[in-house]
Amino acid sequence: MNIQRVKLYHFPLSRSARVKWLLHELLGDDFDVETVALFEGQQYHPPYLERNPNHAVPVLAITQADGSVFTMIESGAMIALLADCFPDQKLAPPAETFSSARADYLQMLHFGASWMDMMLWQLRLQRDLLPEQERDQRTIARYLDKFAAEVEPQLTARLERSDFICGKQFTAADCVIGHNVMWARMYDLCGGAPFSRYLRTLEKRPAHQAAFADCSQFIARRD
Ligand SMILES: N[C@@H](CCC(=O)N[C@@H](CS)C(=O)NCC(=O)O)C(=O)O
Repeated sequence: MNIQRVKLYHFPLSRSARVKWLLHELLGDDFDVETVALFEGQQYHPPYLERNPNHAVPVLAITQADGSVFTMIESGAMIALLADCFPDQKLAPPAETFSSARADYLQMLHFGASWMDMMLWQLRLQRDLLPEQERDQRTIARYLDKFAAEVEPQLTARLERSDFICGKQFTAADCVIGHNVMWARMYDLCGGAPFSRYLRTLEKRPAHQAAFADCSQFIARRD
């Protein structure tokens, strides 16, 4: 294993919580976490901008066997990479050759980290973070409708068939989709029984409990 140590730059319940959850699944508590004070602007301080010019969490600093540090700045990429780096944990279908299980897993991971995320981010920005006079009610309505009409039925169909998003087994894609479902519930989306059942199943996992133990520190709105 070429990974010596990992350090996650994190803010409770934000996109870094997806990565923290997977790290707890893979490593227990054997990794470092630094909370970034997003609402005090720590992400704009020069040392942080050197790590991530996009001034965002998560950042994952991976110390390699030779002591060098590689820094990642995209949660979806972190999750795909970490799951592949620990194949014994079986949180990702193997990559060696084509399999429909691998294709479906990658598709759901990226559906969560890009397509769903794009809509949830618009809701977060327009509803909670922008100054009042810049908030656009039409954008909020558009993405609430689009998410409910297009995303929810796709997820519901999967969760009616099986416990996890890609079938009978928990995979790293559940760290993304599960986190997004929690996020969507802030906007009264994903309210149906299959989602409640899914979240109850996920919440039983010790790694999920560890990842979200700090969620009372989340700041819901910038008023
Ligand atoms: N595509 C990135 C987005 C990261 C992102 O936007 N993070 C938010 C928290 S969820 C953030 O740190 N925002 C602070 C800022 O933009 O100043 C990822 O998924 O890693």
